Amino acid sequence: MKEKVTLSYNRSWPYLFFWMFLLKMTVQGQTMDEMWDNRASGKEHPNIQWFKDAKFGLFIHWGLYSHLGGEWKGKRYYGSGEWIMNRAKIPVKEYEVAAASFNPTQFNADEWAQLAKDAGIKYVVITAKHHEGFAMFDSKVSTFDIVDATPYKRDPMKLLADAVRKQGMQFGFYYSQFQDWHDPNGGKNTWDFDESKKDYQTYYRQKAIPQLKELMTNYGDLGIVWFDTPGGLTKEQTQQFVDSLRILQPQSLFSSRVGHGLGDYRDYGDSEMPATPIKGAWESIYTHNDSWGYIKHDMNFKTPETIIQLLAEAASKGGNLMLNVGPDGSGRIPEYSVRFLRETGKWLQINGESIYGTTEGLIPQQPWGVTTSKPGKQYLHVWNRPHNGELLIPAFNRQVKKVYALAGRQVLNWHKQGNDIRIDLPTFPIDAKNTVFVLEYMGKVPTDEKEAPLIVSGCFDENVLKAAFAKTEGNAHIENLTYSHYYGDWKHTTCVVGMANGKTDKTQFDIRITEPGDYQIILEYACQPESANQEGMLSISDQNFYFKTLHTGSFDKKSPLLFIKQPVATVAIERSGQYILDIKPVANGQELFKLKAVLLKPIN
Ligand code: JFZ
Repeated sequence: MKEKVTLSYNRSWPYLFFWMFLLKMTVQGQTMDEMWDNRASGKEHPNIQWFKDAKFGLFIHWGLYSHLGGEWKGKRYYGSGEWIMNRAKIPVKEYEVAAASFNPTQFNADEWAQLAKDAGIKYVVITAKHHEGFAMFDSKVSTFDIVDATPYKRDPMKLLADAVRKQGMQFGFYYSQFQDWHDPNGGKNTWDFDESKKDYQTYYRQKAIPQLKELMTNYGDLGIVWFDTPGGLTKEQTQQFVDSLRILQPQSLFSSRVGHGLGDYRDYGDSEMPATPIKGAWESIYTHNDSWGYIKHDMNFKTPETIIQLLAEAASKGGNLMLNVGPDGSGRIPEYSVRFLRETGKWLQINGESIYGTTEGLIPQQPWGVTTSKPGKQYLHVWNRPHNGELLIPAFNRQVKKVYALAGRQVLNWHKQGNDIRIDLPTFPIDAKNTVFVLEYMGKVPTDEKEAPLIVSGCFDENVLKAAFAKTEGNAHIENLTYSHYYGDWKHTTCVVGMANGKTDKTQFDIRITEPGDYQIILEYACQPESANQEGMLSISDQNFYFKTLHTGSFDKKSPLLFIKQPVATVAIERSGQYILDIKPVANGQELFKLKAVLLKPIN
């Protein structure tokens, strides 16, 4: 039946992430690695608990770039709007001129804070100075700031810090500590200044550190100082930099992008959601549309449903979601951001108990959704309703006390079947964003759950076996691939890669099919030209299915990585129970493909 598979380091969570981290280092090389630091010090900051409990943060990118709105000299730019100075290679002198007409008179700190409060946000982080070098606060260090260089002449950061704290939320500043395209010694402006003549130490000494000291002295208690894209300092220098700031506000948390693994919590790359639970404090950051800073023509907003599910997913893996909005140059938050944040807040009003203060779920991701935990409780976040109305909690061998709907507290019938719990769900709207049920239990928490087979059920339209949950053999291994759509619009997908040798390389999924029947099997993968036209074989239940790989495109981190969903087989499953689904190349050749997932669709 179940054969023994060796080499399953990737089934052990800490190792998986160690591997991903190593791979990330080698794949992306030095500069990317410097930019994308998601390591934390490993030491627990004494003030970390509020952050772990908070779960939902609001990120705000607001600067001179917001005033430009993604357009320069009649040309529209797509991607990260806050990079427009760099994209258009705008000379410092010309960029400074834009400040003369930046007048955000519509800015209202209380309205922003009220919106965050209504949305269920627990902390707000705003860009005090982004890579463009423009300070959105009253700085004595430079005149390139909102008070000295614009007709607005006031300090919006002061007002916002107070308004946010008045609403009982934590407040923090984003500060670009190395990249500064305005300063001759700052990082990365190569169009005005010769990089080889720069003295980064001087920049740190004369601008970054003094401005950070202003921010950490004049704006009250900061929950977070959110550093970004480290550079120009050794580990020792970074440690000194950190120490010199820590004395000012020892209770402030520093983001991992301070560099060299010296941050207090881990920040995942933009739009990067880890596949499995992560220990320690961490945060995933997503922007509401495609850009961080305001772009007039970027109307690609994530729906309330997506936001709510991202939030639940982050919480189910033990982390936070910090969602970004980009107010415009007049000081207004885009209408859709306002509306969709409020929608999210309405859901949290009712379901907040299942998010705030929770820890990672005990039940691994299911076809119906995810789980979060509080002592003695599992919150079941159901966003796909099983067709038969029966919710399966596989292998939950604790004593169940009670199951009820979180909204309205309606008590539900359930029964035990072997080690499984089966819950009779009430009907709820098919378009419900996320319906939460509470399972109260007694007994201690076993630790072996994560080895549980992946559930494939006939009660859902589709079952997704994600690459991150595969066991691999030989050269096959799991890798986190980074690529982008628009400029700076990074995407991250975990894939099985490296399967090239038919004798040694294999990808395997341990699954449990809960309803017999016919299933369509679909492979979702990316396949480079040199990988195309190779034969592969998928096996399940003593049946072998051959397929040939199809060309999708080349892999380049600066371009979209295209995935195809190729149906490869229909299979009859006669009995419910555990199965092994494996995939391997037929011959010895190039990497077969980059496998993102295997989808199983019941045929009714
Ligand atoms: C940085 C900035 O350059 C960008 O403008 C924005 O502020 C964003 C939040 O952070 O860009 C990065 C940094 C790290 C990653 C991607 C973009 N990363 O780790 O995926």
